[in-house]
Amino acid sequence: MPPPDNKFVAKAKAILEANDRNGYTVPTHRLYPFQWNWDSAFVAMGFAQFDVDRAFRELERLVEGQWADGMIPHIVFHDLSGADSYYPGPAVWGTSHTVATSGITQPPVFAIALRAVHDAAAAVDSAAANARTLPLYEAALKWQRWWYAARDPENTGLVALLHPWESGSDNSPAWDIALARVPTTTIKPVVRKDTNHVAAAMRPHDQDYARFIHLVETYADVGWDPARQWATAPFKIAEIQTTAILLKAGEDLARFAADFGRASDAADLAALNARTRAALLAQWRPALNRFVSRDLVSGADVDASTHAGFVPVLALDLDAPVARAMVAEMARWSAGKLGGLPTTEPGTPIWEPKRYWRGPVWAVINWLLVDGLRRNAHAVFADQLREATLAVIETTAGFAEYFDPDTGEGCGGEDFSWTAAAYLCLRDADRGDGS
Ligand code: 2M8
Repeated sequence: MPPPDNKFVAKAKAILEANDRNGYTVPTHRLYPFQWNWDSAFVAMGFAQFDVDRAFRELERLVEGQWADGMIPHIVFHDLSGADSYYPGPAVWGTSHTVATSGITQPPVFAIALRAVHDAAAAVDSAAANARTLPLYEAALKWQRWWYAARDPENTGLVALLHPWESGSDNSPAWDIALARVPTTTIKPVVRKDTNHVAAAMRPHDQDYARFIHLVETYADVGWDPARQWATAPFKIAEIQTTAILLKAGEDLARFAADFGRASDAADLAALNARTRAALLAQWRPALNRFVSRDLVSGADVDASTHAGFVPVLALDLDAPVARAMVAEMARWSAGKLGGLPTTEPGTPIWEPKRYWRGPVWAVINWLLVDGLRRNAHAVFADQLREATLAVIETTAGFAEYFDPDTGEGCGGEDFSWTAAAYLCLRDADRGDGS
């Protein structure tokens, strides 16, 4: 039984409702005034706690941006009325989809969310839940196949990112070495808007922004064609957080395929999932007690100590000694910190507790880890992360975009949709452990 509603539940629901823009949810007012891909997936799970119809709607609106080749872009620009508060807008992306979109993608949480939304709906009316799920299942499966075709053309089992923004952990030190190879030159001037809303000390440096935009222009120049991008990409990382999320999505899609009697989809998914499972397991590094990504340009491991090294727990059933080593490492990083797991290892040279993805805690990352830890029978540490997330929201940070692990202060945008969704889902203690 979920605990009774408190004032934070009411506030979380009010944030989701206030950030609603006719069926999709902006991450936060002004700083991010459009529909973001993985934000919407988390938000759909939040809505599923109290309004299943609206939860489906969130996913349906995201699919309006899906490209013919299956890619679901990282931003869908449904309504340009708030466009002056965000950069880069549609003109910089130069894509040609009917609804304006960006040209890159984001972690595929969509199918995981679809599973949660479907299951909440099926508890009331299973036939109606299946009918509404089916077209979304097909969209998710098409995107799943796009990932393998476009981002793992050599069939390694790991999918690659061609832009740091595709990771969702945009400014992570994991990208520093690879990003340093990207020129800071751009065809059009970079006109940042983010620092009008949030302190520059919390955001990426100008040099990084120039590189982000250089990549956008490079891919726009080859017409956003996946094969030409693959051939030309100066930034190419076979990435473990995204691959882990893709594998969990693949598991959820395989369950749908079985439920819907789609035998050939089920067989395809089983083969893809098996290949990815093996590839992901091979990225475990016992000396680091973490998994690592691979830089496909240099061939080197990406060994920066970031939270992504733990996210494979979401989709793997780890041997007990591996899971224990990983949990001990996570406990070491979060000891004495507030809000859960920091996104970089505290006390190391890369540690910046307030700067965007270079140290702060994100509620949605804790949420993915909580689910994975429960799967791997580490319910005690899962519960610590869960409690820490709820506590920082209730005591110091509110529903901020992210939290400073040293002070518990809320940073970035305010009244943030995915923080609200994380609160609603993590507060329901029964969620994720199958009980
Ligand atoms: C942040 O990313 C956007 C670019 O996509 C930005 O900085 O402009 C990231 O935290 C990303 O993970 C998130 O989806 C997005 C909206 O919340 O903001």
